[in-house]
Amino acid sequence: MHLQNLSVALSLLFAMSTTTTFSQTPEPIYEESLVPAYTLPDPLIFADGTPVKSPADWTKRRTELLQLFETHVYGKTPVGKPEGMHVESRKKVTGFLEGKATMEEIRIHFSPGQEGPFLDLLVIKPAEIPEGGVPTFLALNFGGNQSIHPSPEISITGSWMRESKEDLEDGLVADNRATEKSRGSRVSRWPVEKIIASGCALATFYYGDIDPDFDDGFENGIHTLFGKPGEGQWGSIGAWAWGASRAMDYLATDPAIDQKRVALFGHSRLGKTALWGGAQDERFSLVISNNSGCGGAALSKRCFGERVGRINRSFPHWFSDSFTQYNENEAALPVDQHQLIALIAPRMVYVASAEEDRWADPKGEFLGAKLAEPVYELLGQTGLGAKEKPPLNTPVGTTVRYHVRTGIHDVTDFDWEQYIKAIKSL
Ligand code: GTR
Repeated sequence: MHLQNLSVALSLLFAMSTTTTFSQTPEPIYEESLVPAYTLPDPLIFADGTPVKSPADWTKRRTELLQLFETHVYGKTPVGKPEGMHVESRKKVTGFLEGKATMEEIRIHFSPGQEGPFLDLLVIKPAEIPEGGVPTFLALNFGGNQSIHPSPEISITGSWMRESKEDLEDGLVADNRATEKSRGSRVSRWPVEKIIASGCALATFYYGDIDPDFDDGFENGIHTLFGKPGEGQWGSIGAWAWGASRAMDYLATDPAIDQKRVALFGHSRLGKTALWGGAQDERFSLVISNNSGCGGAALSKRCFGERVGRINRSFPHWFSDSFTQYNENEAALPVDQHQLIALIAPRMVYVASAEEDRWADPKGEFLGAKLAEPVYELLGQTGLGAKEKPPLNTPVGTTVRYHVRTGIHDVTDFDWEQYIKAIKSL
């Protein structure tokens, strides 16, 4: 081919390949009638076709499913605590919340000394701790620990922070760092007084301590210690979930925490994180997925709202690279998200949706919870007790729980009231 023609052909090819990338992301489906026919893999059938007949079989199937989720969705997570991990108590305030609580700031260093990566855990406990300790929510937060409550006692995170247009305009973040103004900026999502009044504790950390949430090629956060993830290794969701387990390592040493009643909570991308973290770490007795959507509680194969291709293109760092094989190809996925929820069995799981959060597919989230039931039943637990998605604001279920509330993608007092009831029922 003539050189000039060749370069024209090449630039055409380039233009085509970039347009295909964008055109490959189809318009989201928001109509039930447009949901494609799909077949879901059965949590109670081994990959080789053998049925799972007993709790002992399930233990093996559980290992198999965990590996399938590692391989095809989230990537493999390094096991356990890194060497040299240690804890530094940085602050303790008694008489917090007008004397109703105590507050502690714990820095979990992931390597010897003070220089390496760390996670700052804020622990707020009721002032009176009964024998056996208190039920505790371990929750990942988006805005830094200081965003959950206006108290000037809470240290402002120094970790890298996303700059959304709104947060910049509101002065909550500047130069990718949280500002003084960000204190209490997310109070509507964190009814701290209500949690404490219910006799529960709240432990929370900023997810960006573990891995800053942008596609930087895994150069910072915990990756400075473990190195760039190789083929098939964890993405950011896997790293955030690992961080929750390290926070749990600390909570396990605190006698004020009732070890049989620790819930892992997350909203949205952090709801996906809670499910994956709770699936792997059996110390969490309750796992709460608030509006987690695609890659969380919602069935991928329904292709409703946000889809695999879209999430992988918007957030290339969240999942394992192998998940991109299923862009516009969900039918080929060997797993689906009801099986992730089943990995939490026989422990309690709470899946919550919001009516207007169609991007996260409330019906798909309900089905994710519903279709995990057979595993719960095999292990002697009761499920949702509902065949269909329940009416608005009507929580259902015992060991598997679900509600869809009115309103948008968010965390509200109504959501927390249900989570408090759930943890207290343990
Ligand atoms: C959206 C993303 C969702 C959800 C959400 C969030 O942009 O598409 O999957 O994770 O962010 O975490 O706020």
